[in-house]
Amino acid sequence: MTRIDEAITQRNSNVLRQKALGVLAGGVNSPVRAFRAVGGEPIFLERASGCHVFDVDGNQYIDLVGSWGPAIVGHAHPKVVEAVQEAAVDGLSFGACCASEAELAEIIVGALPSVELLRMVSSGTEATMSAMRLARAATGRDKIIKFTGCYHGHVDGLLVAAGSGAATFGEPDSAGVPRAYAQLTLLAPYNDLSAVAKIMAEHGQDVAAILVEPIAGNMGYIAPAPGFLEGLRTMCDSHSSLLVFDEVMTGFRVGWGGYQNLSNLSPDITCLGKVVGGGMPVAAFGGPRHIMEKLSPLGPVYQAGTLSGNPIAMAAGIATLQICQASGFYDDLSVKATSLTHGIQTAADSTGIPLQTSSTGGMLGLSFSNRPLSNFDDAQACDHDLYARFFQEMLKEGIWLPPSGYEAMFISAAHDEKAIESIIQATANAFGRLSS
Ligand code: HOZ
Repeated sequence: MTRIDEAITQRNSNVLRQKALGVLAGGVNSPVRAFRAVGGEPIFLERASGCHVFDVDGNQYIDLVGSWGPAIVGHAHPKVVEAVQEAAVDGLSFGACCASEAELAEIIVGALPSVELLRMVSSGTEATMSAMRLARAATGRDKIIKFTGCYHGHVDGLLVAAGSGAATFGEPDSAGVPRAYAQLTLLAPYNDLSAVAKIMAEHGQDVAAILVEPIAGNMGYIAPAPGFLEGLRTMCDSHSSLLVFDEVMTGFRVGWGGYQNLSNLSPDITCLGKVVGGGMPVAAFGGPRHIMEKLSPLGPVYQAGTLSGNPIAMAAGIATLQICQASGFYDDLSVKATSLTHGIQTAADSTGIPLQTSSTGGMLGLSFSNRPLSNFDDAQACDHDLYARFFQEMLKEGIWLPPSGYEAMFISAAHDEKAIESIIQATANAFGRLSS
């Protein structure tokens, strides 16, 4: 075998998987990627462009994962790539202040009336972890209320009744989390204000914060019921607790700023990630000055990071948000998402497949259920075996879906009408086979 033949043979998913299994835990760096929930073996990607991803085996797919949200302007957008290349020439990381940190922060602060000061971090997990520490310090209280099936990264105290990969693998309460931490997390079902009121009546004086995904995107896609988020705001106010919106997924994804702008709600702390980094490891948390000034070096709450505000990552975030800022950007995205979910729903209805679809901006949900979803019980009751079979059929059709029914889906500005029509047709084909 020549070296070229050998190189070609090495570049297929089977070979790469074997190699990865030898050196990476489970062959992956994030559990859902192992495809365990949908069967089959993980496919290795080598390239992404616009609305497509390309695997090492020579296949092309229309992408509905979007790197789990960040790829809102399409993969490898020339303006984002150019910004990253320009920044890279000047050095990859300084571990010191640089101009682009405040530039990205200014765009974000300008978009979110609830945020006066921001702190950049490198992952959504860091953002929620730091936000919880800040909320505890600001209130002098220890307890947090979270919602079953919501996922806020792999923070110890938040891996309690968690969605996303934790739910996918049936481990919503991760091993290794000290009982003492978990006991500080109080749980309520999503969309259940009376359950929250009950907890607040008993523990309100100890509750530092209510942490919520304003649209739940880690147990499929579950919209907040009318009045739910408003009710949380009122309860936080009456108990002097903080309301924390985890907008890692919804921030700059469902509309400019995030869901708080669509709903005119003002959380005390906002967590961001994904889109604000345009595909690079960027996240952030922010809020009003009097809370954020508790952070070191202004105050006693310690938080730091070698790669926080990294110049390459900042450049990607700035270039991405500049594209999103164009007039009509989110309207276009919404129109496309709505026409996609409508087409998929029609295909399901005509084949008798029980399906719920919904979308806001460029975030959408597709759950195999015959009734609308309101909480984690509903998400668990969905037909996840059917999702697994659907996933495999869609791969054959050239559509890249999240490898778990507990995840939301994402489209980008690069999903043109042709791509949307192709996905709808592929879905109709898949549903036809699944229902026969
Ligand atoms: N749990 C992540 C989505 N909600 C998956 C991240 C990844 O595998 O990249």
